[in-house]
Amino acid sequence: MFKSKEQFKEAFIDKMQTLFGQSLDESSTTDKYVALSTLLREVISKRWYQSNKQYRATKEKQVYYFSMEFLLGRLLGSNLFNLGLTELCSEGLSELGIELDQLEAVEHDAGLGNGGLGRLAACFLDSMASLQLPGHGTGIRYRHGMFEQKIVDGYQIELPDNWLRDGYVWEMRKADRAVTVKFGGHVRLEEQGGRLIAVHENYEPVLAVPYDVPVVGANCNTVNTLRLWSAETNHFDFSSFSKGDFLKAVEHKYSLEATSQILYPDDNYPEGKTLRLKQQYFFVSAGLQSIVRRYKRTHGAAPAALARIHEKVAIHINDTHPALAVPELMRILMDEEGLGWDEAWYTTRKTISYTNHTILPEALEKWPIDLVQALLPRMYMIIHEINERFCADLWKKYPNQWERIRDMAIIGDCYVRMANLAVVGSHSVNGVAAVHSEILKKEVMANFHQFYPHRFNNKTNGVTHRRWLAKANPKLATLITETIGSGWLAHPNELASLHRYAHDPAFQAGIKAVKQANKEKLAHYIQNKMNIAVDVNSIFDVQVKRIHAYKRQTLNALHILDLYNRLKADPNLDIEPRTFIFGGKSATGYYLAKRIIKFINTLAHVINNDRAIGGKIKVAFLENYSVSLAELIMPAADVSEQISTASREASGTGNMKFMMNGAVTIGTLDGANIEIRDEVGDDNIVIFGLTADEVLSYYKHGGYNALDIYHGNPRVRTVVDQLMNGFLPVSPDEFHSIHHSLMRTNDEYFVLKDFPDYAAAQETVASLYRDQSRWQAMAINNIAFSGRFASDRTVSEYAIGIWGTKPVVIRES
Ligand code: 26V
Repeated sequence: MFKSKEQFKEAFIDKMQTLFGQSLDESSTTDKYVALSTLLREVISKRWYQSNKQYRATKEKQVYYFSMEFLLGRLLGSNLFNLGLTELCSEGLSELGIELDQLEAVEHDAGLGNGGLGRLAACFLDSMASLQLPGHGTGIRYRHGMFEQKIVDGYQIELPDNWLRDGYVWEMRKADRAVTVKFGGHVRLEEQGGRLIAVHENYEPVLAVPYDVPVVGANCNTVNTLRLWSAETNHFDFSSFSKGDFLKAVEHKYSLEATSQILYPDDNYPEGKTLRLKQQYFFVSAGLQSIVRRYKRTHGAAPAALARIHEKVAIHINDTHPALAVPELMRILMDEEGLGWDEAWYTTRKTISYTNHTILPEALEKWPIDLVQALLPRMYMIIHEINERFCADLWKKYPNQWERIRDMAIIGDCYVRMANLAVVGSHSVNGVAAVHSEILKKEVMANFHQFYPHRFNNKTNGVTHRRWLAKANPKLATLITETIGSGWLAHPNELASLHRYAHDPAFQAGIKAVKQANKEKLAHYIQNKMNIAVDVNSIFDVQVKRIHAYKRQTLNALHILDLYNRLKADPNLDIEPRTFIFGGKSATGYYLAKRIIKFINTLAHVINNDRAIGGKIKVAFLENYSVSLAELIMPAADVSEQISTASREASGTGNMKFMMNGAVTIGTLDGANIEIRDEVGDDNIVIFGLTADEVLSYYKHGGYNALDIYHGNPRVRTVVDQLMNGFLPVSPDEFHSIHHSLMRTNDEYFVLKDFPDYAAAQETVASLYRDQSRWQAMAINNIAFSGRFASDRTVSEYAIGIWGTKPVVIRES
């Protein structure tokens, strides 16, 4: 570690010479970024080595978080922060005439995720390391992460994300730890010495090569590992090659390596694509093989040792995407390590735990039997056997209850149902916010809850306050520390003492000044990027998240249109000026979501260019919403839009990031919004709309008619008509699908039903904002009561309640 600025500067200059053979003046910004990151990596590597060594020596239980997605964003800034080096390095660099911010901006976001689920995994890694828990990530090293979004003429265009183009300084390839994953072929059961042995023949081997990324804990010596698997092959089709069929030889190589080429960009809508199933088995199998290998080295390789693997290993599956961990661990324990079914089943279940992240019916994963059988024959055999035994147990408890057993079976209607497999094959099932966990127990998984009442629990999500407050909003962090000391950094609950300053005029002025500076920074970005001038004294009203019907960007947009109509009717209407900011990607094949993007951009075009309204409202859709862009947006928001149809958003985590940065939520009683309200109290949040019970009751019993609202409410009627009547400068059927979803398919997400209440809630927001002292008090209380939503709290609940792991303090050497 660097003892002083001087020592750091010397090391930095030296690194520039040894890496690139050049002096500072000759180097580009990218060279400087690489030199600084490489320098840090060396500091980190020492701790990494010590962490691994001491984990082996103490033999403490290890957690492995299996996730198809880790949305890491950039690492330079967060690594510096967690090492406690931000100040020293930024000052040292500035003495050399270098801006740390500019170096950070060189790093390409690691966008290995779609949204909430992937970012949650990244926050958990940060918290596990910072709590000194031996907890690691297992995932896929996608060659192309989440696509880059461009907006052209109001439409989303997708460009490939070539994040590895300039190399990735934070990863370390471990070729010697590669394992083989087998696809296709046939499995024969053969008797050998009184035991049935599975023999897998004619399979296609894919080599899985791990790339390890260090996960640096804050203010401790812990460095954990995120192990990302890449599909490679050393199998080259020489027979084709030697016959002169070069193309065929290369095609074969690429088809094997295709497995880790792309991240599927469709969240909440799984398509039954063979390649995706291949990805799932690929990383699950590789990850488990490597865990078992390591376990055997530390705890012994005899079957009796493996029968107790659950005592030293916890495997958590992030949604059902890694649910093949259940049959794959069974396979390894039985076929490779010689355990019998019952022993293997007992320890498998005790090892694995599962989090559900969505109740949208269309998002529940299921795979056609034919596909599983052909691609993963041994997996299918084991799943089939698990299902047989499970159904027999059900029959014992519920004789003749065919309906119930049909609902709970793992295999049914020609599909393997991954959620059922995950519930049956694990010892813990949790939802991600209180209301979501209750809906799982009472509705979606009611039969499972009756059968396994103790298996279900709740773990409300959280976000790392280090990245989302301390690092993203350094001005706010400084103000907080000046006011209540720095204890909140290690113990975010201490933020609560800010509550005492909620009505302190000097502190309010400080909070306001910080927000203003952050808004100016964002306004500058919007001006430069999009050539839209926004008023920094207007309310920054922000909705950033994936575009999805249930998240109801449409509700927000229709309200903006309504506000515009009112302003047009009365240009002197005394409204509080607002800037409506949107951001988010649509799944590539999601037609409706793409029209919603175009709708927002059309509104922006019309409203921003209409001089008659005197610039009172502006609309900006920021392209390519990503972790880095979120770090610019969250600190600048006044209002946080969390307006999903109640019961549909499992938790939300953006809501927590906004709150930590002092934005006031306008939201429905959905997901973690409910717990945010419980923390801040009704005076510090603006709630509207149907409750989850009301929505679920409509879904079950009917009784909602969107046309009634349309006919009964002139404001609603006007904005709905304006989608199609030529009011907007687009072809008449451009927004037909939005119109259709509201009027022809009875408004599945209750946009029109909630519209009047939402419009009223927006008026409340405006009048609260007018009373600046009241508003600043609300902002302060939101920051003060955000401690509960730090992922440190969430992760320690998982560690105690599910994983049974405890901290290991890593000594320096
Ligand atoms: C499904 C699929 C299907 C195939 C293509 C790729 C893909 C990726 C993700 C998913 C499941 C998405 C589930 C999800 O992201 N849920 C979100 O999880 C957040 C963290 O718990 C939570 O805050 C959000 O409310 C929830 O929507």
